[in-house]
Amino acid sequence: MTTLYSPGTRVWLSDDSQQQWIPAEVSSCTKAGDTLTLVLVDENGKETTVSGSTNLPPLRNPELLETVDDLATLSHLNEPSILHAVQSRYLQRKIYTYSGIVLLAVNPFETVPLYTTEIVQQYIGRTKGELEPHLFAIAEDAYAAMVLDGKGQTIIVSGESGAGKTESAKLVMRFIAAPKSPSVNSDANAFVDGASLVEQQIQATNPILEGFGNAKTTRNDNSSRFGKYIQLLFDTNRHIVGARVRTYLLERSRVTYQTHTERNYHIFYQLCRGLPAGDLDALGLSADLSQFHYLNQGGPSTTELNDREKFRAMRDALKIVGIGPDKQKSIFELLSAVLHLGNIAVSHARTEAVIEDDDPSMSRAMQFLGVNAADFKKWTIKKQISTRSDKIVTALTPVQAVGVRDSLARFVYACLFEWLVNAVNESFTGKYGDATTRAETHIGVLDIYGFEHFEKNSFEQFCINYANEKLQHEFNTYVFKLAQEEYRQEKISWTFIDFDDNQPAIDLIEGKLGILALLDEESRLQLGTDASFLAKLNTQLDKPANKDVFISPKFANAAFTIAHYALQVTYSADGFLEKNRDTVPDEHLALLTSSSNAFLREVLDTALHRTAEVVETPPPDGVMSKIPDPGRTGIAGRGGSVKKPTLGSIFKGSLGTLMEMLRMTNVHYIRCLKPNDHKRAWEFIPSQVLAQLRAAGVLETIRISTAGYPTRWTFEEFARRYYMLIHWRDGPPLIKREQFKRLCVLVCQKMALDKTQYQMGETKIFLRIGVLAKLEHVRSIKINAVQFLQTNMRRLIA
Ligand code: AD9
Ligand code: MG
Repeated sequence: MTTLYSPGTRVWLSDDSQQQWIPAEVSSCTKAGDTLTLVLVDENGKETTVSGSTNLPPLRNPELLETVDDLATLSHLNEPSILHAVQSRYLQRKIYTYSGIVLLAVNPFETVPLYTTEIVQQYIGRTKGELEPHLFAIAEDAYAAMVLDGKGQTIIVSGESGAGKTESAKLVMRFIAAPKSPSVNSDANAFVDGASLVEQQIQATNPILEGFGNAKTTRNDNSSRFGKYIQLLFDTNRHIVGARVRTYLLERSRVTYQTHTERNYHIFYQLCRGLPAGDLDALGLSADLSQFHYLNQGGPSTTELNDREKFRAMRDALKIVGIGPDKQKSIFELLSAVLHLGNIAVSHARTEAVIEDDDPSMSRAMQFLGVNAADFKKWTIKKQISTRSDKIVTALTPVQAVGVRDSLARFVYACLFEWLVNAVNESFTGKYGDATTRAETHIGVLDIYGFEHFEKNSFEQFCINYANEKLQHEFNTYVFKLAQEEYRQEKISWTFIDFDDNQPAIDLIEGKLGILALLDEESRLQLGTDASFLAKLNTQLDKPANKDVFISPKFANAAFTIAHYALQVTYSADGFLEKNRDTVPDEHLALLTSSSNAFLREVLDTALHRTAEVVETPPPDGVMSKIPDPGRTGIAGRGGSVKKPTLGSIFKGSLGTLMEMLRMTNVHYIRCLKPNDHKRAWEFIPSQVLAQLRAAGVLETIRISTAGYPTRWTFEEFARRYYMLIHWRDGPPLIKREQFKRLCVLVCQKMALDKTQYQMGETKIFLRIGVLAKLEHVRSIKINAVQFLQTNMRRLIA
């Protein structure tokens, strides 16, 4: 211990008051029993004395190593060193850093010259580690892995809200869809031609999905309010032939309510600001957004120019996916119906809700929905309850009537979103032939809403954080558990590393008697309320087994707290039941499905049909059976069925399918980090980034990647691929099954791998990070040499 801290040793001195570390050096070290006393000098010459037997200052890396490309290569792996490396790189404008198998990406919050066509070309065909860390290197890695054995790949982009997931996902997709150079693909022409069309279609999905599914929140001006998994599909020749989009749980409440400084979905602003005056008039809309209740609750919105430009891009994109001017007009009519619904005035006579017969907003909304206004009015201010023998009609209060009106607006919007996703998918199958039926394998990019914690958190944050909790668990499972269990099974020597398992938080949410189950139970009771739901949480979940993850409901402010992997979040139970039920009254549903607006009927038909698939018949969708389907969410409030699916149960199901799907693919991780809360370029707040690194278990991941063996192949796989690295004097021998292991050892010896670079298990060979790349490199040199020889021999003979 004393020698570890000999004079001159570089260490990190913790400055508790500011929660940061200061670089310092040891000037003297004395030992008394178990206790060391160190005198440290910081860069300003200030001396500090620390003493203790544990928790001594962490060691600082040599200067040469301080800004390494891969944190796994640091010789001292501790939090301050990792943070310092990421920070120093960021301040040198290097936003990407490897951390073992994960790529860390720190948001630059301004345009950076890292994604030009030249840079795309540079990364094509190169292995990770050859060039600067980059998103493209991860994408190329995934592509190469898919080409190698045809296995599906997933790139998971994670990080908190505003960290840069959506931007990263788009760049990754653009890279993968980019035409590969002729040296990579011999059939270059066909590929380039095909790709340019498909690439256009793939690019078009972005403005459409973002316009309808993203909105300004306090954390991100372009926050995704739905999850998405985009699969890029490849044929047997590994040429891109199409794509498939799956979306998860769009936040519906935003359609009818926004908190201060937040906005509704971009499309509403784009529409009002981008449509010519004449068209706006015909829709009864106006560029004066303050007139609409569904647009003015968050206060004035100021991105006028941007909205208008984006509208143009939206219309172009819609056209590319086959939604021409007529269909666009129908979409705009539904959007304007939603806005008019929000302006329908509900007043009261005593306690009962009243809507005037000639309410102008009602007439306009009904005109575009193709529904009779009197029928609409009746079922907005009244409700029908069926008893065993009778049907009783009762009057609603104004608050209830507004609730019905708003639920209708949310329902129409959510169905329209589902329809659009469907239309985008059809553009890859329909008009352009059998593109997706030729798909043999895929690369998926997962971009879901990031972990959220606001001042007030509701059902939406609960679902979003639940999804993130599941992903974190998948990550843990993948990196830690599987690796460790496999090492144990294969009996290779290995030091076990502890990690924070978040299974208890998942069980708390989705377990048999977990929060979702209790919520569903309460949602199905006619008399269930948010308060009775809270009471249930208290009696069922406030147990010693949950003590680390659940903090019992506080009735004073009707809230409960979950200790998530990232942080503790307190949820206000207010509205949980209604949002989970997400129903429109059956009478309204009947009015909508028999509307005179054929487009609306088509939209509902598509949305409800898609939901039925989710709930009743799990994927795949026939023609695409070769590609596993990651599931999706749908619309909860459909009538007719006895037991209506709740949003919570649909979401749980689709997340389950998604996780199964991820397990069937090779996963690659991009972890986005948000350097500050002000969206300011090049400002790095260490405490904030550290919290994200900790939550994501970055330190443990690095330890496992360096100590571990990320590449695991069966002896047969390895032997078959690399036996050719050995020089066989009389040609390669016939190999018997029991010789595979021996052959693997021969290959390793031939390649001069020492014992720290590989281990032989019971059935598999385990390789350290980077070893496979080395073998592949030698293999391709050898193959090229053989091809060269063959060609020239043929010429000689000819
Ligand atoms: V949320 O969970 O959907 O709320 P994301 O998706 O993580 O969130 P997003 O990709 O939307 O965040 O990034 C937020 C903003 O950061 C963008 O609008 C850009 O202004 C900025 N950003 C992110 N990545 C980059 C980048 N690579 N280059 C430049 C970037 N700006
Ligand atoms: Mg996003």
